[in-house]
Formats: sequence, structure tokens, C-alpha cells
Amino acid sequence: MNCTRKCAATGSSEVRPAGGLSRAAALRYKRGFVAAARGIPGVRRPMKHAVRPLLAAMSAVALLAACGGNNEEAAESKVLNVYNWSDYIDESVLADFQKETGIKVTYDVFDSNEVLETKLLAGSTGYDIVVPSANFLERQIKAGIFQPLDKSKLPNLANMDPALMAKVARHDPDNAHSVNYLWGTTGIGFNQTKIAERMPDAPTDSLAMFYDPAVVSKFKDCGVAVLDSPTEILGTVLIYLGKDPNSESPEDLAAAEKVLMSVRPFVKYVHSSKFIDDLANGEICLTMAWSGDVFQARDRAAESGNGIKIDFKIPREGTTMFFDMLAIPKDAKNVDNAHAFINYLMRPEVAAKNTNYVNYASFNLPAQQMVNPEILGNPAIYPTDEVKTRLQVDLAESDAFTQLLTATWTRFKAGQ
Ligand code: SPD
Repeated sequence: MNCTRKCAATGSSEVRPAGGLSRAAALRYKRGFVAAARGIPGVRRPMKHAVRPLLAAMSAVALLAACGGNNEEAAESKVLNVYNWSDYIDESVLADFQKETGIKVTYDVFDSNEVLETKLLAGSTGYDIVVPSANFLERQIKAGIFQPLDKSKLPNLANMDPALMAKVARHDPDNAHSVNYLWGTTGIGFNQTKIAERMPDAPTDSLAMFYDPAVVSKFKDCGVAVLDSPTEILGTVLIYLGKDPNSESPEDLAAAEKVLMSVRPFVKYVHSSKFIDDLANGEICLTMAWSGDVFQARDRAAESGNGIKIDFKIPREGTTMFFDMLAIPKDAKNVDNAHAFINYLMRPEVAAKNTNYVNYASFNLPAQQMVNPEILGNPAIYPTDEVKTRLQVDLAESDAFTQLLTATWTRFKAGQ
């Protein structure tokens, strides 16, 4: 939950290790990190926040030097501070953008809407672009956190699927404050061999994998992890119970908590990014997690040649889907640069590059011609009409319900 990893794109040859590494680079870095730190496999060493001002100062000095050394205003106008989800970008996109525009991107990462929201509500984040999920964005818009987009600076909006734009307009009327970055689902990620060894007829496409104690208990010894994302996990429990995933009834919440507590003894940890490498390395065998991240684990395992086979299933009972939205905080300092970057991300070749790297779908229609056929043809990434009937949108929660859910979640995490 408290992911503080940072990836600062400080120059085309100096992208620091973080969630956005190319897979080959990620593997190289991972080997180095594990050997050096003997820490949790694949959880990369966070860059301390204290380092950030220093980096910013170094960046400014470098830019001043490039500009002849005396034009501070010009140097300051060529920066952009982005706060995005970890494991959610092809780093070459940042380098290419900087090369083309001269705008230096400082790129920090998080793995929880709650962490992002806490920062946004405190204000003065220093970020020019942030990426909340649509249900969180909806209430953040109401709280006055974002500025309206200047659509005259976003001509590439024409590439975005109008049907999906209409869907997210439910959260952001007229799509006035946000543009979709990528979207995905929450489902079941698993190590095919370890699950089959323990339960040959395991219901891998069912929420029973997690929420039936008789099933999930069989996998305790090989490691079960679950997202630290109360809203989404609650949604899946409510679907398992045959209830509305957006219910705010205290009775439904109590029923869901009962299920969560019944499976808690079999859960190794609750975390929203560590599971990617753990699944790839065989440290865990089952996770309730985000689609693209599980496919990244599959790809990392395949590229390391460790023989681990990972799969992801959208539960047959249904699940929640999420839309992660690019938005500009009201107090952003580099608003033109933010628009330039958002527009750049909507170029078909850029959107396709990101999708091909992170295994999440985009709204970008022309990009689909450049998306790898196995990704485009994977119904767990680009859902077919049949799969879509099983996906439910997370709606914004009321403050009162958020308080109740937070209490439930605290008890779940603590296991008591
Ligand atoms: N590694 C990138 C994961 C992005 C997940 N977004 C989360 C959406 C939560 N509603």
C-alpha cells in the first residue's frame, strides 16, 4: 500500500529503476537488487523522497547549462512532474517524450488510490499529472481538486473510443477533467503448476478460489496474496455473495467482512504491487489482482526462463473493472507541459507501446493496429462482448461508507 518507489526520467540514458522498466532491464535490475539486498524479490529499492529536491536541482542545473546557463525561466518551463501507478508505463515513452519536446519528466509511482487521494486532499503535491481511478476521480472532482482540461490542446482525443469515453463521463461529466490512460479488471492470477498439484480440479475461473475457505486453504503453503485495495476487493466479495458490488448497505458489508475474515488465515500478505515479482519468481501461487500486472508476472517468468507458468482469469461470477484517468491538479505549475504529455500519450503508436508493455487496454482505437495480436486477442485484456457482460463498474463511495469500509479493511489486514 505504501509504495514509494520512484522512477525519475532524468535523461535519455538515466531512467532510474522502478515500475516502468523494460522487461529486459527489469530482469537485469532485479538480479542486481536481489543479489545486493537479499530483500523481497523484485521489490526495488525506493528512492527516498529526500532525494527529489536534489534531483530537481540537478535537473535545473543541467537544463540551464544546456540553455546557455542564464535563462532560469526557460529551464523551469521545461519540466513535468507525473505521479502514476507503478508498473504502468514503457519507460522509453518518457525518454522519447523528453527527446522530442525537451521537457524533463520526473515520474513518481504509487500503488493505491487511497495513498494518492490522501496526498491530493492535503494539497500542494507538486504534481502536474496524477492518475486516479475513475471512481476516486469522481469525488475528487467534486472536491475541486482538478482543473478542467483545455481540449484545444488535446487534438489526439479524436483517437479515443467514443463509447468508452461516454462510459467514463459517468464519473467526469463531459470528460471535462480527465482522459483515460489505461483500463483493466480485477481477477484471479495463479501459478498453473502449483495450483494443479494441490487441486487438479481447482475452480481457477471462480471467485471461490479466494472466498471459499475449503478451496483457498489448499494453497496456503504456496502463498496467497491479495490486493490492498478495499473498494475493489469488497466489490468482488459482494459479487461472490450474489450482491451488488456497489452496495453501501452495512448488512452487506458485514456479510462481506465475514467472508474476508474466514479466508484471512490463508492469505500470506495484502499488497498491491509486490505480487508481480513474487508470482513470477514462485514466491506466491495465487493472487486476486489487476489483469495487466498478472500478465506482466507471466511475461517476467517467461523471460527469466524459470519455467513458471502464470495465468489470469476473469471470474465467471463477474468482477469489477477500473478506468485509470489522467488529470491535472488545480495547483499544477506546468499546465501546458501536462497537456502536451497527455496528448502525446494519446498518439496511437505511444498508446500501443504502453499497452504492449504493461498488458492493459487503452481507449485508443487506431492504436489497436499496433497492439500485439496476442494482447488484442486476449479477452482478459480486450474483453469480448460476452466477457463485458460480467464486468461491473466501481462507483464512487460516499464518505460515510468509506469510513465503514476502512474499518473493515483494517480488521481484515490485521486478521482480527
Ligand atoms: N500496475 C498498474 C496497476 C494499475 C491499477 N490501477 C488500479 C485501479 C484500481 N481501481
